[in-house]
Amino acid sequence: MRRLIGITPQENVFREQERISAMIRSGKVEYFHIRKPDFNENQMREYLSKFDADVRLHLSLHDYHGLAKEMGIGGIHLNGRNPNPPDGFSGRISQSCHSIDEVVQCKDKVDYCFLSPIFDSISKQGYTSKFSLQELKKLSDEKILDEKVCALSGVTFDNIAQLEKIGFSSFAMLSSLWELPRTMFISHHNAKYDYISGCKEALRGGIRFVQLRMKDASDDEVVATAKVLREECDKYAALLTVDDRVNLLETGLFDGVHIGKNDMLVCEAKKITGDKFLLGATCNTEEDVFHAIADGADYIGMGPFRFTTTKKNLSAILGLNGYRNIMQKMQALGAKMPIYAIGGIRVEDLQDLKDTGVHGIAISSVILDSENPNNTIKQILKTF
Ligand code: TZP
Ligand code: MG
Repeated sequence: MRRLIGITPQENVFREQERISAMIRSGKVEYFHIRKPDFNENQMREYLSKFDADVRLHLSLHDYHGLAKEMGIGGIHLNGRNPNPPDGFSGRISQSCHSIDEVVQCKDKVDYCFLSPIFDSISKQGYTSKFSLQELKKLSDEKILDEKVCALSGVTFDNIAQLEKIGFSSFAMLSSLWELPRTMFISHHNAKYDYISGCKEALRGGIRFVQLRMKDASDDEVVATAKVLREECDKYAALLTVDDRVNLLETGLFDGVHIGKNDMLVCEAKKITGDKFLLGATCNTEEDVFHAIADGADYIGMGPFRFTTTKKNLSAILGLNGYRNIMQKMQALGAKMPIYAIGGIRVEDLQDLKDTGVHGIAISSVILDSENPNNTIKQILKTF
C-alpha cells in the first residue's frame, strides 16, 4: 500500500487550506505537514483556524508545537529547531532524518520519519541526493527501511514506482503535490454528455483539473453548473477554473480563470487574481508566451495543435513543429511556465507532445467522443 504524506510550500499558495483538506478527505494524502518557517505564532494560529476539526487531526506541525493541543492538531514533527515534543504530548510524532544512523536511532520513538535527500530536491536548490538506490535496496531488504520510513526530496509521481521497486512504501512530497495537474479537461457537450456529466466522466477517470467553458451560457447558468461541479471537484481534490469570466471569481466557486487572446489583458486580470486565484492565458505565438509570462500568468494554454470544432475562431494551427520551436526558445532563455498543448489532441499525439517539453495537455473531444472514455483517460494519464 502506497502511503503519501504532504508538505506545505513555504509561501502560501491559492486556496491552500481548501486544497489540503480535499487531499486529506479524498484519501490521496494521509497526513499533511505544515512547514511555514516564516510564520510567527499568531500567523500559524490564524492559518490553522481555517481547517475543520476532522482535517486538523491529519496535520502535523513543524513549529509552534504548543499549538497542537490548543488547536486540536494531530501531530508534531521534530527537527533541528524543535528536537523534543512538548511535555505530555500524546499525538503523532514524526522526525526528520538525514542518515541511516538517525533512522535506526529514532524508529522506535516516533510514528514515522522522513529520510532525505533521496533524490535531488525540486524545491530546495543544492539539496542533492545522498543515497544510492542500491544502498537503499539493501537497507530495505534488511528491514531497516520499512513503512515507517518516508522517502523525501525529489519524490514525484514519475519516480515513485522506482522507489516502490526497491522497497519503499511511504513517501513525503512537496513540489509534486502542488504542481498543476498535467491533464486539463475542457468542458463541452455533445449528444452523449451535457456540461456536468462530461466533467463527471473526466473526474471519475482520474483527471484533476477542469475548466468550465460555457461560451454561449449566461453567468447564471455558469454559476448553477459550477455549484454542482465545485462539489464534485472537491470530492477528488480537483481544480476547477472558469473560462473568460473573471467577474465570477467572487462567487468563490473557482480556483482560477482562463482568459483568451480577445478577453481582458493578462496584466489586468492579474490585478484581480493576485495570488488568490490561478490565471491561465491562451497563447498562439512565442510573443504571446513571453507577454503572458511577463504579465503574471500562472499557466498557458498554447494552441491550437490541430483543427478542432470544439472552439470557434481558431488561431493559426501550430502542429508539432510549432510547439517544438516555442518550447526550444523558452528553454534557451530559461523561461519557466507550465504550457498546456490544446486543440484537437488525440491519444496518438501524446508522446510527441510530451517530448516537446510541454507541461501538460488540455483536451475535450478526445474524451467526450470516445467509445470508452474511461479507457481513453487511463491512456492519457499514463503519459500526462
Ligand atoms: N482552445 C483552443 S482549442 C480548444 C480551446 C478551448 C478546444 C479544445 O478541445 P478539443 O476538443 O480537445 O479540441
Ligand atoms: Mg476567452
